[in-house]
Amino acid sequence: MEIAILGGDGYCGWATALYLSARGHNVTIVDSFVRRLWDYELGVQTLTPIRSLKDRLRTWHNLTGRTITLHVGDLSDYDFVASMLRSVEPEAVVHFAEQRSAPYSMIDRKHAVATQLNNVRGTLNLLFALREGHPDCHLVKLGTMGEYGTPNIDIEEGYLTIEHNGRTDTLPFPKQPGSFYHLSKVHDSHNIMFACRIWGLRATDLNQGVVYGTMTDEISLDETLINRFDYDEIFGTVLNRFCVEAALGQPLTVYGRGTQTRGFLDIRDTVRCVELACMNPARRGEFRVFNQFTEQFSIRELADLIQQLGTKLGLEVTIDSLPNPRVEAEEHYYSAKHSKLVDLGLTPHVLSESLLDSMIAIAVRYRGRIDPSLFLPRVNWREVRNSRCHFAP
Ligand code: NAD
Ligand code: USQ
Repeated sequence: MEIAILGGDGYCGWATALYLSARGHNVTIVDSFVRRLWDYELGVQTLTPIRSLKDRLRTWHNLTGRTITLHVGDLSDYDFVASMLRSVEPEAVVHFAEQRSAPYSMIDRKHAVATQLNNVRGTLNLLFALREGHPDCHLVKLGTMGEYGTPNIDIEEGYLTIEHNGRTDTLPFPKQPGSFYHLSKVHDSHNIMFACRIWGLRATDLNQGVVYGTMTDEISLDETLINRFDYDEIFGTVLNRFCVEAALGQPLTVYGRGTQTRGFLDIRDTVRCVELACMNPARRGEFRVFNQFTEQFSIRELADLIQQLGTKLGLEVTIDSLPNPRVEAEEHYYSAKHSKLVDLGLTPHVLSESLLDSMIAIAVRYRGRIDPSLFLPRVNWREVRNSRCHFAP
């Protein structure tokens, strides 16, 4: 297939681009590199020394003989999006290209506005450009499990059949997102669903859980291909952070009681899920939603797992219960359906000791790059400022 990966310089996008290229698809990466800029802005860097995209693509070509095409540009620029689509003529567009950190969106008003403008505008531009000249192209959009929040009922895959006053309908599942970032994903979902309904576009919203791990078969071919491994409080996701904290002998930063539960998946399943969505496109006019995670854990369960493993490895791992900087339910019911991708052929990687072991090993290997001042959370949901926050470390 001809597949465009928007956000292909990022954590999930890079792994996905290589995975699809290795399977013989013609892959184009589209990225503005704005994420590298946000790292500079915040004074953070990935644990792993990621190379320039040009270096990565050259190495991939030299190793495999496969070419991944690159279009550098911002999805906020409609003319760029339209001309990129005209040049690539993709059968599927996989859209990862958003500001994806909840804490980043809660720093202050400026960051909340920037997040929603970047995400909602990019997706809207894409929808209009698809309608204009590529209505048959399948949009595979990365959403998030966090769109649903933590309702006291089972979470369905996108839709809920409700009986009300004697009448029945199937409606979008209610959304209760927990940050301005997660809200941007809800706005995107509504815009995409509307575009499918009125223009007959085809789209799949992949409501992904928290991703962990960094290695895939393709990435482990050469160090130049190494992927991001974010561990700072803004962009680091929880399990990646715990592995780095453990490697450095720093306390694991559990927010609140740690009884909050989320869906998780291995990055190797992210890439497979995207492939499955591309290979089994939505119908014209269909807005499909898949819940993309494989297991659910409470944060405390993850901390306990890392502590047990760390002890086996001879590390001294302690667990800190920090005042929760976020406003989120800690004691709650959580049961989310996630069978549609399995029905299409996903065989999940379950969280194993050997995987955690290898994540901690990566952290030990690059421990010289770890800045421990990035572990403690500084962005507080209750104190989102209106004025510009000078977010200096
Ligand atoms: P990332 O920050 O590593 O990568 C995103 C990439 O998109 C970056 O390379 C960035 O430069 C690019 N980008 C952002 N805005 C752009 C724009 N306007 N124009 C062009 N390029 C732009 O993020 P990630 O972790 O790879 O996440 C990818 C997607 O998956 C996001 O949409 C995110 O919401 C979703 N997601 C991620 C996770 C996770 O745990 N990482 C979980 C669920 C959903
Ligand atoms: N948490 C801790 N300690 C930490 C970091 C986080 O206890 O050091 C807790 C948070 O309070 C939260 C949970 O762990 O309850 C998950 O936090 P996270 O930072 O790992 O993930 P989140 O903010 O939800 O965002 C990440 C990605 C985002 C994606 C989302 C999927 O950054 O792009 O949308 O996971 S989901 O969580 O399903 O919405």
